[in-house]
Amino acid sequence: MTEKVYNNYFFDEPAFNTHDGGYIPLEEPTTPPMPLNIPSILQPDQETATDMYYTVTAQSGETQLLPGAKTKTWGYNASLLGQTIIFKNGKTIHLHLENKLPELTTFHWHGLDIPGPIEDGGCHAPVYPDSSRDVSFKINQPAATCWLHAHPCPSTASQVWHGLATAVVIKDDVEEQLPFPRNYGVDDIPLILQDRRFHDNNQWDYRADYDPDGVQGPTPMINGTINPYFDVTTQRLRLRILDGSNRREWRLHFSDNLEFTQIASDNGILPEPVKFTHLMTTCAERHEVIVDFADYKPGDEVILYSDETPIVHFRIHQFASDDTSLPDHLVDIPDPEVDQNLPVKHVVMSGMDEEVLLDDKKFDMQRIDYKMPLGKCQLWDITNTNDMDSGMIHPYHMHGTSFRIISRNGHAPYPNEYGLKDVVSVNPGEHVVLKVWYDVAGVFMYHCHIIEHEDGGMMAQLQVIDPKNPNAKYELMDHHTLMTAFAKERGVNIDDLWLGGMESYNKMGMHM
Ligand SMILES: [Cu+2]
Repeated sequence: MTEKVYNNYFFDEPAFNTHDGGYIPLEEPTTPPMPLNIPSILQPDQETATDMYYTVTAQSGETQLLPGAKTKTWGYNASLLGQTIIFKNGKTIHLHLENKLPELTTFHWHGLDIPGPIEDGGCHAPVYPDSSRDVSFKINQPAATCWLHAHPCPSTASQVWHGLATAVVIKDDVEEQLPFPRNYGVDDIPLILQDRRFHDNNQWDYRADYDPDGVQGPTPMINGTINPYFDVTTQRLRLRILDGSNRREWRLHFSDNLEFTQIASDNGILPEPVKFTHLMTTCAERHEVIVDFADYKPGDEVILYSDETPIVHFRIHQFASDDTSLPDHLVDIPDPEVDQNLPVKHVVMSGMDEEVLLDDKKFDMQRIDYKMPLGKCQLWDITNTNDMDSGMIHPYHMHGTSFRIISRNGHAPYPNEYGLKDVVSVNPGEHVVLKVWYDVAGVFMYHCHIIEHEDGGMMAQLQVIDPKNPNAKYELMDHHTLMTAFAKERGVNIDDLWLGGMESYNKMGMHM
């Protein structure tokens, strides 16, 4: 491990979202402190040496977030967010996916290298109210923090805003050998960062808050808790940070500029640990960090901030001293050779507000934008054409695989970008080169993960072709079918249906 401690956010400061007229800064909650919600672990219905069986239920409920009225929320096997789902590498997973919501949804396994479009759970795999879908897939990837979230186009953003997001932890034998905290709920906890605005009677109102550049609220909500504290009972604490917000970037730092060490990024452990005092995360990224409280004593409090707003209070209790040190080298990262017969694939993210486009087009569920062979490695060059002085950072995400980041504008990636990733944020005026390869065939989406941008059409899809089955046919849904279903479920005429993403198409004179 290099002894260097990074103390800046790496990303281009003019692109931090605070310059935007629509930007909503976080505010410190004035409500009483609440214990940080630690989601319970989803228990399998059945587990054998080779297979795991789970039921995942999308449901509505009410959650006590603020004093007074409960907030109407959605979640997976819970009233808000969900239970943490643990998969073991090498096992075959069988999922019974149930929808008890009043409208259709999908179950997208963000970060899992599994076939699309059905298992992946994007927009082509709807589950209608009071119905279910069964999928199975094999886990074939290293230990990582991934997540499950809704992905029905064009209403992904509002469903995630209602609460459909939960942590998915992949375990393997390599991670198990490393000196990391892993006692779930005690020294190994998910930290899902979101923000909300509370309206009358403590309710959320997605439409009132709608912004085509991403919905934000002033109130930080961490693991579904407002103004949380966590009781620290071990010297070292592992935080599995997930930016689960629709649009917000979080600029994280602790009181006393306490150092912390990143050990994993989106799809697994980093090759080397990286030390920070300041870390910025963008939508859908995961950062696993270890915080060492050696210099604190019982009664102390360490605060995690985003910008100047406290978001979690860590209350220090008695702990046994722990002199564990991390090795300089953690894991080897797969690095396939680029296939010389494949040209560089270019992707352009352009526009802001309703004008967002990917490769000059808006997303069409029936259109395959690109084809790529299974198992071959290709360079993908991702450009953000936004203006360098007044544009946005777009977090680019690919379904069904992990990639490696090769360069940013011809320079080295950021120090914590040497592991496997499925999200890379591209600064305005920047282009980022990736090594992309697929181990599974199917149809997969790639898009900006500011969720209102993806709903608004900054999205495309590729087909990964297995040479052994080159004529595989995939049944693709279309926007009209889904919108007709949404209208019926809401009891409105389709002309009166409002889904955030539709505005972005309509304002550009385009149809879904
Ligand atoms: Cu975007």
